[in-house]
Amino acid sequence: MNAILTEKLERAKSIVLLGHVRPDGDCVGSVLAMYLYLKKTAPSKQVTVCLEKPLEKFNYLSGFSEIVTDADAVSAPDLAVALDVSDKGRLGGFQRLFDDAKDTLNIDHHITNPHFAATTICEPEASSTCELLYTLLDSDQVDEPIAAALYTGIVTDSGVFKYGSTSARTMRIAGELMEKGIPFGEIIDGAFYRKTFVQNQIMGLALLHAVENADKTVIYSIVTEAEQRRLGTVHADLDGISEQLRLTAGVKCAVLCSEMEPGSWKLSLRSLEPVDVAAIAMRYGGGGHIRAAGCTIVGKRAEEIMEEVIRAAEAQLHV
Ligand SMILES: [Mn+2]
Repeated sequence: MNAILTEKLERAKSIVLLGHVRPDGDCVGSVLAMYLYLKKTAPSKQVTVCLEKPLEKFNYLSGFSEIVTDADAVSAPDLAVALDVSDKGRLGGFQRLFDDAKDTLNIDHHITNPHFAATTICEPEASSTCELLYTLLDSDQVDEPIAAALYTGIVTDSGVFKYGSTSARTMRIAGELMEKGIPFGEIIDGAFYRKTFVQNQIMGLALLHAVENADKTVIYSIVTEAEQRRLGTVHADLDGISEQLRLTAGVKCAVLCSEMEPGSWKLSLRSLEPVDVAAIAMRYGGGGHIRAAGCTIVGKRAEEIMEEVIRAAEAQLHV
């Protein structure tokens, strides 16, 4: 195991593992992998996992039912380990446990990490915290349940080995995790692709109503608040729709325009080269990345907003 990690753990009797608000697959995966690893290799330690309640879709992970969601139920530990936490505010309601811990450690992969812990192990090149964490552990001690947790984080944060952060090392580690006997197909479906019935319905509705513009290079779809109410969806159920729109052949810019509450429109933008959707989102006070961005607009009609966005994307396409 990594020397810094070994030294920190040796000195601690009580350890609390923490993640970020609205925990994603990498957060839940890295926290539970660390938890299972410590339970196995250091059974005399008192280890607690504290997280905001994760999505039920991750309930196949070992240790899921042992996650403590009430910060007040836990007292300050000797060592607090924050995993996948890019800044202190992202600890949410668990910040007190971190502040009151005798020692702190942060294991993360966000380039913006300001090193807020006593010790930080941050590798921005890593696809995920789970990939980085695997390099810190003794691979012989990584068993199937730990491997499943690590694989979950790698798969979700790399978009199933698709995003630019995926490296040859990511693939090598994924291969080693597969050798531990994990049900990799089931993990990819469960953590990434599976949708609920209403999630499929709202995506179907959005795709059916999609409109192509600018010589079929710009596509958008408008989903009203009334439509979401009729299907009984929550806003998170719209995840993945803008990405599916972007996958339309010939499209360079895709926009999902969804009504959060009457008159308030959330834009989720995706693009391919050369369209910079962060620049478009910033016009409306939003932001994000060049190929994935978002913003919220109040006080305009959706069609009016879409006209402006199409013109902005067209201007970028024709320079
Ligand atoms: Mn991550």
